[in-house]
Amino acid sequence: MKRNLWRDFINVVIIWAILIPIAQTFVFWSVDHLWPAVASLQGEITKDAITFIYHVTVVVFILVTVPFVYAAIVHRVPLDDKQSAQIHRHAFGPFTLAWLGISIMINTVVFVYPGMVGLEQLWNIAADAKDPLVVDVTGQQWQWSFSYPKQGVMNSRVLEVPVDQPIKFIVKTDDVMHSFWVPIWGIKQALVPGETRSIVITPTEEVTTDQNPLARVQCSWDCGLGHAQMRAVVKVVSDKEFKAWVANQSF
Ligand SMILES: [Cu+2]
Repeated sequence: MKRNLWRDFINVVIIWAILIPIAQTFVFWSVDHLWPAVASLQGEITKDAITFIYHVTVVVFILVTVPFVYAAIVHRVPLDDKQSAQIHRHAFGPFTLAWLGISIMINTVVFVYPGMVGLEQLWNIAADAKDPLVVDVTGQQWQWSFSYPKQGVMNSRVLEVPVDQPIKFIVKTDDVMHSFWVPIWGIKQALVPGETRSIVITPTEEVTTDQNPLARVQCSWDCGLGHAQMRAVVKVVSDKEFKAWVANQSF
């Protein structure tokens, strides 16, 4: 029995060793070809985090499914087996230990990177943003409005911002929970009733909703009937264009 389990263990390891590199090749390819565009500093950090977790998840998927499929095929009970079902309780030390060890290792790694490292990077960008452009974002069922207190622009329906500058979005809701999300920026912030929260985002690309639908404000917290329609047009423009827009709004 013991010898059989060792053979199974080695077979499973061989199948892992074949499948994991093949799957990782696909992961690399899909990240290059299928990943949505990212156009903010913070989005680069979240993209790196998701990409890393994607790689890890695919490995875990293979680690878990291969033993199951292998056992189901190799240790199938013959159809003419008249024996009553038996439960085999063979503790198999090396396999259990490897399993436990790998699980602890993966969890520890993901906790540190991208978990803590990614958060630290996001916090550092926010802390380094001296005197950012402030935009007050208000969500209500089911629309957005944007005010620029320093520029004197109130209740704009369009979110127009300059490129390559940190922008501090101070978000609040007039009713239920919403979530401020511009997909192409790769990060979002929940709007919680009774709370004022903020998020610093630095757009890195001039883009408008017309050019790329991912560059729009989209509520991402199910907030009722009009949730899916709770959008706003985004325009990331040059500093010069932004100033011209502000001047236009004030009069
Ligand atoms: Cu919503």
